[in-house]
Amino acid sequence: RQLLAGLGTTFVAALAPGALRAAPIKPGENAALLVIDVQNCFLPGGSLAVKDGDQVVPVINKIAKVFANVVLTQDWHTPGHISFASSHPGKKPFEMIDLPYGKQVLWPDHCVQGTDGAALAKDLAIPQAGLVIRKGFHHTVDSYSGFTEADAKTTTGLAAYLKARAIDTVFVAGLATDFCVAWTALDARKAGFATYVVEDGCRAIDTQGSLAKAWTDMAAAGVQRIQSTDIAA
Ligand code: VGL
Ligand code: ZN
Repeated sequence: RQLLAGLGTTFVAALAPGALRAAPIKPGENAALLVIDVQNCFLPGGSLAVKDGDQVVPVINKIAKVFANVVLTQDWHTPGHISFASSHPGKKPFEMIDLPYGKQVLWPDHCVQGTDGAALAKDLAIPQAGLVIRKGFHHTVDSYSGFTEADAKTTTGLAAYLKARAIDTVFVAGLATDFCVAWTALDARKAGFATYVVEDGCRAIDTQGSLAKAWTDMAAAGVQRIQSTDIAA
């Protein structure tokens, strides 16, 4: 017994550090990939461009190949939406205001229904995606989350859809890490899903400490932070 214990120690030491890497995660039939808001407005040159936002596209295309279940979300605002700074005289983008449902960051006009800016990135290549959830289409309520609007009560139906299809685990990637990805991941936990955020499949806006806060909140809620290379090809 002592001899074996000694051998074990030597063995582990000899293989370090590679041996300490966790086993790859294999998404099964009960897992879904949620691709958040990979839309022209959030890509370089877009009206609410996320730095290096286009770089998530090849990462997401690659991991999507191992998922039988994929849902895309699409930010889909009315013209003059309440989340636009232009709808509030005297206010500028990235300022905060109080709305009946809580604090709201004001944004440049973006993802207006039916416009080219609201279209999904043309290089996104996920033909098996079974559902596109549009959100933020109520004129006076924003919706960062793919599950629940910013009033914290109006559902998009996504949780019920996933549960009806026996999905218990979600992987989240897309734009932006600190807003729509984080809020979707937090709501996924609230709805009882095991939740992974694929960090290199996301890019952030990072305004007023939002990115650090998002990771802190997600960790506290039990969201697992992984890299695309942690997923078995
Ligand atoms: C988003 C701000 C406003 C996002 C959407 O997709 O993260 N951010 N609307
Ligand atoms: Zn929006």
